[in-house]
Formats: sequence, structure tokens, C-alpha cells
Amino acid sequence: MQKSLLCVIGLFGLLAASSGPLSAQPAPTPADLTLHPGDTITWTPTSTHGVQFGGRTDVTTFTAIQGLLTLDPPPTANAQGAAQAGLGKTLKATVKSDAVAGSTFNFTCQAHPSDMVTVQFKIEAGAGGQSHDITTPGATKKWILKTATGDKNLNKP
Ligand SMILES: [Cu+2]
Repeated sequence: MQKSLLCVIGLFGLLAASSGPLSAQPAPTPADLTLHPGDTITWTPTSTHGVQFGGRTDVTTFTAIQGLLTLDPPPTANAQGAAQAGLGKTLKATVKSDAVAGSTFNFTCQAHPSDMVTVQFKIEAGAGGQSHDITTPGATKKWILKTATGDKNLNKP
């Protein structure tokens, strides 16, 4: 009797955890990760996170990024090849009109470079002009993509 009561309590706990505000965000779909020339990405990280391109073998080099995206404000790479936007700094990227279709890129966080490596975005030919917003939910080490179907966790599993 006691065992089954505990089971029921446990089940409710799981249900509450999966439907509550603290539930894990799902992974993005391929469509969520597809960009077109003219699309923009705006990163607005909280104060403990900042966008980084390059500087690691599992992150797209800054040189490759510069061939795909126009960055505002434009960061500069350090001696290790890492281009960092700064903690809590908003960064806006526009996909270049001559970005090669099929190109992919990913990025990470300058404060948590091994924990916040993202899955890849892909650039495809087609009409652009869509905006994509990426944030960090407070202290957790996660990049979140805002989409019409809800928040998606961009971190590489
Ligand atoms: Cu971070």
C-alpha cells in the first residue's frame, strides 16, 4: 500500500516537472535552424554569458563566420582565434546575400566555452527577412532560440 502511494506521488511529481515552467526546452527542428540571406539573428545574453565564434575546434572559425554573417557590432578575434562579443552584450548578425547555400555554422559562449557549444545553423537559398532571437535563461548554461512554437534549446546534446 505504502509502496503504491509513493509510486503515485512519484508519477505526479514527474508530470508536474514535465509540464511546469522549469521543464527542459525541446531541441530545435531543422526548420528552426535554417536561415536565408537577409535573415537576422539577435543574441541578447544575460550578464554571465556572451557570444563566441572560433577559438575551439568544435566551433566555426571566425574567418568562416565573416564569410556568412555581417556582425553588428563587429567583434575582433584574439590571439587564440576567438571572437567574443562580450558578457551580456547584444550582437546582431545578418546573413550575407552571397553566403554559400548549404553552409553551416555554430557558436559558443565565451564564459562557458565547453558547456554551451551549439548545434549548427544551416544557410539555404531563398527569401530572407526573418528575425531569429537567441537568449540565455539566467544562470543556466543554455542558449535558447525563441520560435513560434516555443523556446528551443540550442545546446549540442
Ligand atoms: Cu555562458
